[in-house]
Formats: sequence, structure tokens, C-alpha cells
Amino acid sequence: MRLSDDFPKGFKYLPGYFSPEEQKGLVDTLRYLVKEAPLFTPVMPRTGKPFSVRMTNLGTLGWVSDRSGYRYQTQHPETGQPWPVIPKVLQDLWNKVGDSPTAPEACLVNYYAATAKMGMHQDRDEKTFEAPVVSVSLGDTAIFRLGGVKRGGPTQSLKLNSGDVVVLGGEARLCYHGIDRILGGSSSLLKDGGRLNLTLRRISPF
Ligand code: MD6
Ligand code: FE
Repeated sequence: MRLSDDFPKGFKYLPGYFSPEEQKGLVDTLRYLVKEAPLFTPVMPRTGKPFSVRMTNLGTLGWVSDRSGYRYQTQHPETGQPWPVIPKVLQDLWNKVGDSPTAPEACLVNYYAATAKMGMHQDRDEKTFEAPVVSVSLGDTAIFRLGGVKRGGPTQSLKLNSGDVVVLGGEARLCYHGIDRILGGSSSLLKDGGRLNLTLRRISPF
């Protein structure tokens, strides 16, 4: 395992980007938006095995997974409604750290209960990889694993605390990554515990 300050080019780790007050504000906003677009449990393509995370989306497009595959779509799979608009605070984050000339189209919202995890994956369902993926962590600390662009290469792990921002851009845009585990009870930000991860994405070419 490499030292955790030896990051691939294009990977940014911005610990404590959001202050505790900003995190509270963001959670209040999300609580309101999740009433409009409730968390749902996605299932794996073909097998139908449920994910351990629950998810929803904000923006003009949202990422979904069901028996027919992974894709971006304009509507919530259960309500049939368009996804809520991405709040200004997240648009501002994208503009500050995203190095991208256009706006994000999707914000995937993942909720991890204390036992949830996310296998190593690349984010490659987008039609362009020119723009980065910008991620925000809220609530319980997660053990994040970062690999290279090839599956099975060396990895490093880092703790993502509430308020931290991570950017996968440039040469790091297609790096493998995942969540090994959540440190349950490490934060009191979310009423019922657990962790929210927000990932801002651009789907279409500029
Ligand atoms: C998570 N993050 O932090 C999972 N994807 O819960 C991601 O899958 C991710 O942190 C793309 C870019 C940054 C990320
Ligand atoms: Fe990802």
C-alpha cells in the first residue's frame, strides 16, 4: 500500500472542504429533496441482487441500476418524476473544484447504513470522461480504497470524513475505487447515523 499523500495525477483530496455549519445546511437541503425523490434500493443487472446502498439523484439525469442494466435516465424509477434540481451549493463546488467549463448534469446520492459498502468500480457509464467526478462525504467516516486505471493493481486506502471532497479527474478519472467499510457512529451529523456520498457528474460531451 502506498503512502496516502502519493496520489495519482488528477486525483484531488480536499479534507474538511465543508465546515460543520455548511454540512448541516447541506443535510437540511438534502432531507427536503429526498422527500421529493425518495431513496430506492437499486439491484444488480441480470442477477437482481440488491445493492447495500440506497440511492437517489438530483439533476437533469440520474444514474440507475436494475435487471436490464446501468444507465442514466431523466426520471425517478419509482415516482416517475423528474429528479430535483442540483442545489446551488453543489453547483458552486463543481465550479470551484471541477476544472470543467460546463455544469454538472447528475448528482448521485448514495446512503450507506453502517453495514453498507461499495465494491471496486470505475465510473464509466458517462458519455464523456472529459469532466471529473466530484464527491462529497457527509456523516460517518468511510474507508475509501483507490486503485489505478487497471483492475487488480496496487491500491491505497484513505479515510473520508464528513465534509471531505474528492475529485477524480484527468488521468485519475477512470481509476478504480470503492468503499471497504463505514465506521458506524463516527459522526452525529445524520440523525439516524450512516453516511451520504454525493457524486457530481457530467454525462454528455460539452
Ligand atoms: C463513496 N464514491 O465515496 C463512493 N466515484 O461512497 C465513489 O464511488 C466515487 O468518491 C467517483 C468519484 C469519486 C467517488
Ligand atoms: Fe464511483
